[in-house]
Amino acid sequence: MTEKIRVLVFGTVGTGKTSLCNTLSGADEAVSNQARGVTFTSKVFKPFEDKESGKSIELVDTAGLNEAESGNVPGQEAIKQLAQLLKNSEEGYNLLIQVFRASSITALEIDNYDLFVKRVANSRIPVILVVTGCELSDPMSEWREKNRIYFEKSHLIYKDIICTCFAKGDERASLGASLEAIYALLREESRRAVLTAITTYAGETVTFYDTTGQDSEMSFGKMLSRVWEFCRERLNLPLLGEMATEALVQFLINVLGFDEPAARTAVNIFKRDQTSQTSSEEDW
Ligand SMILES: Nc1nc2c(ncn2[C@@H]2O[C@H](COP(=O)(O)OP(=O)(O)OP(=O)(O)O)[C@@H](O)[C@H]2O)c(=O)[nH]1
Ligand SMILES: [Mg+2]
Repeated sequence: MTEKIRVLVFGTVGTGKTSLCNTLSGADEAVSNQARGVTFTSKVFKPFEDKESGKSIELVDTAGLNEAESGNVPGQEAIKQLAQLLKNSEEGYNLLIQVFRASSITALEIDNYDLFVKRVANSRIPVILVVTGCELSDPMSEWREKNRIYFEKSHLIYKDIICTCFAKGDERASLGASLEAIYALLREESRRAVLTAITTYAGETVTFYDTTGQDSEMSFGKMLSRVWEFCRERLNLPLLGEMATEALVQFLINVLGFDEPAARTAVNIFKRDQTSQTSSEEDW
């Protein structure tokens, strides 16, 4: 049986997530050319085969946090995007890929890591970092050596850090066409390096929460508490535990898109978790 490797790609707006997914999968989704993001909802790419390993890979491209959502401005959008992602994640993932842009690393990268790696995935899914925009380093991996100290200090832990370029030159312009000749080589080198890392580090399939309700550490309630806490710190939301049962049910239906029976079951699990929980979020 050929197992499918499911990979969730996340990172700050405009870092090159869709460019990476397009290059790996051979798709042609729109990429952004401004600071404003273009990928607002998660997108599941058509699975493709990695010729070297014979494995099938499915990439899920998601909208990352941007300035507004990471700051103090209430941002329903951030929660909606996250909700959509959780809905699309029933199959689980084998690997997370965070994407950084070499030239613009901010506190947002740490926020994204905190949200996706720690809170959503509960640190149970291996994560690799793809750094885009390394075309000015020669070889591209030089960027990693130069920035080693950042990773030692930031507590961002990755199985591997891959320095890449997924840019495309505009072939209609003469400078663009000459650049494209170089970019095409770098994209190919990057594609191979990322595919090797995916097949090397992908682990068991892990869902964000245990739908059978047997693993209490992975319960829906705990996952919801972790994610809610992250949003609450930034978006002025009420404490989850204090929300009335009915308000929480309505939130799951209206914002997270659950159907009513699923929402009621989830809230019951959450309330049960709350009462059996001694102290929460102690590990991080
Ligand atoms: N110089 C350079 N540009 C890149 C690289 N990778 C992507 N880009 C460009 O960066 C811009 C944003 O790329 P996207 O792939 O849309 O980034 P994204 O993370 O999907 O963006 P959102 O969906 O808006 O969050 C595009 O113009 C890409 O061509 C790279 O390695 N180097
Ligand atoms: Mg995108």
